Amino acid sequence: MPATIIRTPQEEAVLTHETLLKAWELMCTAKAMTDIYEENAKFTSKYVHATSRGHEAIQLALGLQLKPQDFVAPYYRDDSILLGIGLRPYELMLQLMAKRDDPFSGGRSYYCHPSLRRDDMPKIPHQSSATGMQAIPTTGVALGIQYKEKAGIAHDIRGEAPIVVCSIGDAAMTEGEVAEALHMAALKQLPIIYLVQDNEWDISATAKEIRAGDAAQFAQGFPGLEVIELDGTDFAACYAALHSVIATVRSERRPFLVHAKVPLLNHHTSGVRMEFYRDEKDLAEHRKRDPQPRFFQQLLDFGIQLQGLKELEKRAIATVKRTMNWPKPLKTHGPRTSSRTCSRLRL
Ligand SMILES: Cc1ncc(C[n+]2csc(CCOP(=O)(O)OP(=O)(O)O)c2C)c(N)n1
Ligand SMILES: [Mg+2]
Repeated sequence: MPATIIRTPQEEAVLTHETLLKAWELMCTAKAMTDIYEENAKFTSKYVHATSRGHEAIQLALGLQLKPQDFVAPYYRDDSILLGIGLRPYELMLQLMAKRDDPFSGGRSYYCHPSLRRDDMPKIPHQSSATGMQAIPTTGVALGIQYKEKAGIAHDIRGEAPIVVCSIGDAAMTEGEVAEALHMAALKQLPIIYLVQDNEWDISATAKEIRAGDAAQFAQGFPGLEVIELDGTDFAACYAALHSVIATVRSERRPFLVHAKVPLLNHHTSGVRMEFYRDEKDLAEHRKRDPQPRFFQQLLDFGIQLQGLKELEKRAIATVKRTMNWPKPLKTHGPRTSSRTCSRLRL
């Protein structure tokens, strides 16, 4: 039976076969990383891992579309953004396990506190562990970009202006300084996207317990900040919507808030276990919205062969397993507080 094509005209225009397959492989990679960290929980929970499971579709839709001139502040749950912009599972594992070759901070920062300055990737400013603290610095980066553009020293690449993305959770959105950032972005019309990933959890507190309304309602109080609401589990829809938002910010130089509803399909972090605070009813409701089986079905409906998808999934799992079991780099070489430094300092 021929496959049904259910892509909307907008999705059809922007989603290539190559992008779909890449997104699928990376979505399987993110899941394989979470699964292997869980299988090795005794070891990995010595560090802190916060899974992107449940958030992968919206995160990949963003990560795959950012360019080297852009700036992004991912938060601790953003493994799939990092995979999307081109970081390898091996590099993320080096960071998780605080190794010397961790590309972000040489093993000195808490997990998924990325900071990066590679020529061929979007730039990531260094960040604090206090949630929501990325809002003011990223808004400041957007203000700096605007300042340079007004001064005639823009740093566009191939005629394309940079954008800034502040990725943030629904609970962090309730912090006071986030309001300051939104005010300034709206007032000055800055080239920034606030990407709110709303899983309705704030560690172990629910949305009902901690907030009066959601981020989209909150953003209505900032005239000039355009709000887009998305089902963050639908990769094709997220990719097409972000494609249009990113193009608008690049050309019109004005701010957006994208509110993406997502489930959370695992613990808050490897140390804060869901059994402590989530009941079966809540977990079952979240599992119904898993982006991975949904994307799998979408790909089949787009006419992509099942066999090829299974092969990519197998390859993703094998790469993650091989990386995790690669003993030398992962099990040795801590940060550069090397024994030489220690002996010199007589520690
Ligand atoms: C200023 C500050 N307050 C509290 C915390 C503790 N904390 C860490 S993660 C977190 C939950 C944030 O929830 P949300 O922003 O919705 O992100 P999610 O983990 O749900 O993706 C909290 C309260 C913190 N790190 N910083
Ligand atoms: Mg949350």
